[in-house]
Amino acid sequence: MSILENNPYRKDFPVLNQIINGKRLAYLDSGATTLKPVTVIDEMDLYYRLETANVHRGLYWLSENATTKFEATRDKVSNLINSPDRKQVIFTKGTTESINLVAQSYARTFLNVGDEILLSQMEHHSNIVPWQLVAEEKKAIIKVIPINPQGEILMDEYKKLLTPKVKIVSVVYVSNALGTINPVKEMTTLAHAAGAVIMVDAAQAIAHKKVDVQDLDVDFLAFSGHKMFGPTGVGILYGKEALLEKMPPYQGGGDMIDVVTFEKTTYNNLPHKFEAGTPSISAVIGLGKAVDYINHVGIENIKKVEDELLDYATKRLSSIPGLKIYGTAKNKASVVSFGIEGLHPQDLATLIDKEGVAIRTGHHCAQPLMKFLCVPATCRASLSIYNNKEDIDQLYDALVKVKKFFE
Ligand code: 7TS
Repeated sequence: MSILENNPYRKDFPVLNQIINGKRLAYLDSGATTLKPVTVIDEMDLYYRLETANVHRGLYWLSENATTKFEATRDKVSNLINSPDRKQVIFTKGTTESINLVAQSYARTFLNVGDEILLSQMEHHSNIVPWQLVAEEKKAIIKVIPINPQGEILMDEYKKLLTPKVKIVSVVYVSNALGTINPVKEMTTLAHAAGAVIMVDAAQAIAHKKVDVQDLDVDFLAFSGHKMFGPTGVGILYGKEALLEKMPPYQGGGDMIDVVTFEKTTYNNLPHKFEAGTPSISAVIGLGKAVDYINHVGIENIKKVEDELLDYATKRLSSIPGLKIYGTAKNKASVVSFGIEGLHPQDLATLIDKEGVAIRTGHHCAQPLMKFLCVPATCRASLSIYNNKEDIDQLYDALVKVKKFFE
């Protein structure tokens, strides 16, 4: 029997054990944030209830315990992404902060007038605006890698854009608005051959497929805890050691220093050089349990379930007359963006909420992509390990009902 008929993972997520507005909940917005398993919630509760202490300072049991758990998460994340060394795993607030860190520390230091940064047409705003901020200051130029109507990067155009002027390429691994899985390994090889460094936004990839930084050979990689069954307030920046070593600190404060005098301050070693101030300790500790959860289910298993669900959802929704799916790449993750002829996405989402269906509607923080698609917004169902066919059927029934209502 398929796992989707009797999904054993649903019971791990307390949010699903409730009735909202008298309806069973079909949570189809994991692209915005995933639900959290009880092991993550319990671990964070334990930290606040019985194990509260700051990290990296106290010599008493509570502080040592918090530090041990905090640093254990670094090891777990390091193993998850196959980082060559744990010190290359830096805790940030999330994907957004990780990208800003690279833009403000690496790009601000090493970019010169006229240098180019390549971004793709399908980037999230958090992989556009940080580069614009630094490009404006350094008089660098941002160029856009075009995509085809299916939502795939045009590799020939990418190759043409990769001139010696390009110093940084920054691309999304899995598009949040289309589901496209970009060929980042191939893009990395090409970027390196052209003498550029490459940053990958793995926010939507990390909980859905194997991400191996050594195999991909990327220079920087960013992702958020809350999109991988963990809490909000923590994210990761992975970087190659040689690059991280030559980058100046992003923020100053406690923990990131070695010796401070008013005349001159020296900085702590990696990764602490980039971790100023008290971090989000409970979130980091919770993230450790989220990584355990991914390992417990198995990333290949997650991918298998999601692929099956994506296939089912695509077939089911395509059968609705007037429904158009945006993003039909050959290599696609579990996101279905769509619109229905004659219906405003906002009205659609509001009405199907009454049927217990939670989806995201809007520009998905990808306005340049919406412009390319010639739509102001789309509806988006995004799937995870705890979804089942019933969720898709509930979405289908709700859409058909709303459509009839407007006919
Ligand atoms: N990059 C991608 C591809 C994303 O999908 C998101 C968030 C971010 C970066 C930013 O992550 P943050 O954790 O720093 O905010 N995407 C979405 C979304 O699709 N719906 O809500 C948030």
